[in-house]
This record gives sequence, structure tokens and C-alpha cells, in this order.
Amino acid sequence: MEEVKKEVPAGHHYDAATIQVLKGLEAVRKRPAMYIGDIGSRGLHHLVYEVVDNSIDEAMAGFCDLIEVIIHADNAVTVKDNGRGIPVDMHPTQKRPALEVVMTTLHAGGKFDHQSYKVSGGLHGVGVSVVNALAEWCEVQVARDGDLYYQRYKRGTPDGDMRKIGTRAKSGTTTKFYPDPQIFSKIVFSYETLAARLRELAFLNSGLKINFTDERNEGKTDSFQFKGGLSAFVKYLNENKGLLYPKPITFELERGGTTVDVAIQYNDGYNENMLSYVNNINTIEGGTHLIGFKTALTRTINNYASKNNLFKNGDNTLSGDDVREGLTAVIAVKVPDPQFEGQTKTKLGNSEVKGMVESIVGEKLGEFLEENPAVARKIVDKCISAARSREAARKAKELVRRKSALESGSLPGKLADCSLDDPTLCELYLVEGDSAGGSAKQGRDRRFQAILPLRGKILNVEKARIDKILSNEEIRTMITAIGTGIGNEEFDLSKTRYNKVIIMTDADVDGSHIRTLILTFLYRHMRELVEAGFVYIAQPPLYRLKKGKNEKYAYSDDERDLMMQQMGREGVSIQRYKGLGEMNPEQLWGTTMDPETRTLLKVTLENAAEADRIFTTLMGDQVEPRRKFIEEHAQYVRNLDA
Ligand code: 0RA
Repeated sequence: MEEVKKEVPAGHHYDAATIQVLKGLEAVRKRPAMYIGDIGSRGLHHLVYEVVDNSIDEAMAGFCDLIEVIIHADNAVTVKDNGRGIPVDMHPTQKRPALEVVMTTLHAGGKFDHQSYKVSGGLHGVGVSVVNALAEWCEVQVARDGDLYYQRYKRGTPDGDMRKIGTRAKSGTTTKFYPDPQIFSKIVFSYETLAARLRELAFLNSGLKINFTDERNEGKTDSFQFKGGLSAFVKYLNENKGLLYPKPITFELERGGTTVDVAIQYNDGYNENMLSYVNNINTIEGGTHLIGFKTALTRTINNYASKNNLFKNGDNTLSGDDVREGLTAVIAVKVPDPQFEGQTKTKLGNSEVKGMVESIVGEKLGEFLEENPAVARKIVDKCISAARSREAARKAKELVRRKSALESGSLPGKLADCSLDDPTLCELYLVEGDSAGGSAKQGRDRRFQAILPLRGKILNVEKARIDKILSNEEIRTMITAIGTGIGNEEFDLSKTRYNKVIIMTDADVDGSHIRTLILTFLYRHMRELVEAGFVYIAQPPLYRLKKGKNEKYAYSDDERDLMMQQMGREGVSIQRYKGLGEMNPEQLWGTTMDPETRTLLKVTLENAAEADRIFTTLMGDQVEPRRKFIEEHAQYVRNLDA
């Protein structure tokens, strides 16, 4: 605590309350990950979400309709709203302005009134004081009752008292902060990551306008405002997809303080894309609201089909999977006192919500189907055709099971497995082509590295139904090698045979296409493997530079230029690698596979809405969006194992 005392600015009264506060924020600086998840890119972006969430709360309470977010040239961030302004009057017990209490007290959060919905799930709602504690500096301006107030903080401690700096007619709060480089190793914000969340918030809060500007990048700017909230969200998710009907089915209802907001639109594809939210938080693990929705959807569509004699010979019930084929839906509930459960605290636990959502969706969807028989008919036809292919898929799965039981030890012959069997130590390399596969087999450390060569382009699962997917040889081999099984019902993460599945393809257009095909398969059918952080992309070098005995590998054009300079240009020969096959086993090991020296990209899913859209967009024929995706969705990790 010694250090803490020194940080109290001269002239600032130093009483029991202050000490308490400093202890709190010191805890945040000591263990930042406990408050914001991690101190990497995720945690860094979380700082912005936390500040924005406070303005969103003000919007949900009905006092704010404009939020502006700016990334400044130095990566400081400003969040400005036109709400009531954080109160500035003296706090009755703390004897300091309420603003200072909010900014420096853990969990004060500014929620003096409890009328509005609290955002308290997962890592959200830890309070703006956490951001303040993890900022090298932070400045807040509050406009209230015609006056403008200001206070500055350094690493969570007031850098002077709150003072009045002028007048301002319109009320609001402006927070500007600079993330502390002592806490975060990298303080560069990703425009795309922040834009995705801000867009999502604008969809979820119909009418709210969120302006976003990046001053690092010629003032790149976006403005998000959607009048038709969730309907616009579902249209956005279904962009680039063939639609069964043009206008999403929507309804919004409040019951006993809980609001339920739903939008549904089917496309002619085979994937299910359901997003669920509680108080603006994406409930990745689902929960009672989602269960209620699914139950109502299955029952309502079955009831309608049977009542209208739409079942023909043999078809008589539709399963949950059948009614969700090609479904894009967003369900957002606002619950006064949400209970969050699960590993990442993104699963709603409130049991009363299930019945409420179930009855609302049942009623409203039932009404819609009755009143719109043409649309209803299209939906039912689609579900029945899904049910028929489900039967074919069952037979295909049966075939996989029987086949794998016949192969001794069940593992595919092409797999060169590793000798260890502890999955936490083991890696599986999915390698493009038999020749690179051969080099990888020779170059690897066979104790913990397994190699599975894949021949050419695997099936594009984006455009295929499950029965076709399961009859594809390369895909079956991958499923058996990984060991988890696939799909909603069967997938079991605990059965994974490797905690790292590493995609290794050539550094050319074909390689990038094959990598995308593999990623699409893993995302659509083994999503939990991706969510668990088990999927990686190998980074083979692009160039070999040689000058006498001095040999270096460059992984980008910039690196090549830098190395050229370092080696003194004259007499440097450059070899450009077009494929993995041009490297011998030793080179492949040294540059791409040795955990001591290699670089792996970890595939992360920052935002479910964006991920789905991107896979849909990507599987078209354009190369450019594909390249962009890889850059944006893979996090750069060097020497992961060091
Ligand atoms: C508590 C009470 C009141 C406003 C706020 C919190 C508030 C907090 C934040 C944080 C960012 N923007 C904000 N805007 C408002 C107002 C109480 C009143 O005026 O009666």
C-alpha cells in the first residue's frame, strides 16, 4: 500500500473513504484480468464497451439518443453521450462529488437509481472506475443544469478536484481515456472490432444513433442508426443470402417488467443462425430465453403443419433441427434482474423467462402463420424438406460409424498420429496436399505433432446439406481424427484428441481458399472447438534471404525489406516460396512447426453476428473479402508456447 499513498495528489483530502477507494482500484490494477477478462486485445476493447455501456444504460432509461465514439490518433478513446450527465452534487456520505465517487469507486457504476435495466452480465457492468484504474489518464466532462464540469484522473486517482470549466446548454457526459501501457502490452484499437459491437448495439436499441470516427485513419467514419431494430439486424445477417420471404417476422412484447423482442427470417441455406441477447449482452451460451424460443418455434410450426394437413406420406413431426434449418433469428430480452451462469457468464439462468418467452413466441408466431398462409407454407415446406434430408443424413452417419468401426483403431490411414495421447500436449496439423504432408511427417516432432494431409479443395460445406457433408471422404477423415463428432447433438469438446488444430496451407490464393473451406467446416460444425481457442493457422515464411552463410526467413513483404536492409542489400539472394512443398522437412520444421520459433495465428470469434456474415460472404468467388477476413479475425500471436 506504500505506493498507493504516494499517488494521492497534494491538497486532496485524504480520509478513510479515500483509502478504501484506492485499495479497490489498486486491486483492479493488480489483477486486471479479473475485471476485464484479459490484458490482451479483448480486454483492451472491453474498456471501450464498458464506457459505452454506461451511455447505453442512459439510452435504455430513455434519456439519451446519441452516442459518439472517437478513436484518436494516439489510441486515446472518447465516448460522448447526450444523456442527463453523471450527477456532480456532493455525495452525502463520501463528502466528494458524485462524479468522483462513480469514477473512483469499484461497483459504484453510477446506478443511484434502480429503475433502468442493469447491464450486469459477464464482464459487463464492472463499472467505469475499472476503466479509469486501467487508464494512464482519463478526463470526464459533465454538462448538467447549464454548467460544464471537468475532472482528470491518473491511473484511477484524481489529478485535481472536479471543477466547473464553463457553461453548456445541452446535458451529457464525455469520457476520454488513454489505456495504460503498463497494463496492456498493445494499445492499438481495431476499428472493425469496435464497429461490430457498436453496430450491434444500434440494432439492439432501435432509434439510438451511434457515430463512430477513427482519427488515425483519415477520419474514417460510420453512423449506426436503425429504426426497425431487430428487423434491420436480421436483414443485415441475411444479406447475400437467398430469402424465403422479404420481410422478417417480428414482435415485441412486455410482460411484468420483462420485454421480449424477436425477429425471424428464413433463408434458402442450411445453416441455423440464432443470436440471443439479454440486456444488450450476447448470450453466447444461450439460456432460458433461448430454450423458451426454440420450444415455441418447434411446437408452433408443427401445430400449424398438422392443423393444415401439410404433412404428407410419412412426414409427421418436425424436429428442432428441422425447423431451424436456414433460420436467421435474433431474440433480445430485457430482464430487470438477470442471473448469468455458465463458463463465460453468458447463459441466462432466470427460470421464469423460459415460460414467458415460450408463451409470447407461441402466441405471436401462431397468429402470424394464420394471417400469412403464403409465408407459412414456404416455411413449412422448407422444414419438411429438412426433415427428409435428416433421414438421409442419419443413414450417412450410420455409414461413418460402421466404416470407422471396421478400420482398426478407428483412425484414418492417412493420419500420422503422434505418440503422446494427452490432448493438452498434442497438435494436429491439417496440411494442404500430399507432398507438403510428406515433408511435415518427416520434419515434425512425432511425440506431440500429428499430421493429416488433405487432398486439394475440401467440400464447401456452406452450400451442402449434412448428408452430403458426411459422405465426403476428406471431411470424414477430419472428424475421425479430431474425435469430437459434429453437430448440435453429438459434438463433445471433451473428446478432442488435440488442443491445437493447426491449418497449414500454401501462401497463395489456392492455399487461402483451402484454409477458408476448412475454417468454414470447423465454424459451422465444430464451433465450440473454435470458441475454445483450439484452432490455429500456421504461418509459413514467404521468402528466404541468403547472403553467404547468413540465411533468414521473412514472413511478410515488410519483414523482407527490413531484413534486406539489415543484411546490406548487396549480394542478397531472395527465394520466394510459392508452396510448402518447396521446403524440405528441416526447413518446414525450423520455419513453421517448431514451437520455439514458429508463429501461429489463433482463430477467435469476437462477434457472432459478423462471423456468420463473413462466412457467407467469403464462400462466394471473390478473393479480396476472403483475404480481409483472415486479417481481421485471426489474432497475431508470436511464440505461443514460449
Ligand atoms: C446516474 C444518475 C443519473 C445519470 C447517470 C447515472 C448517468 C451516468 C452515465 C455514464 C455515462 N453517461 C451517463 N449518463 C448518465 C441522473 C440522475 C438524475 O439526473 O436525476
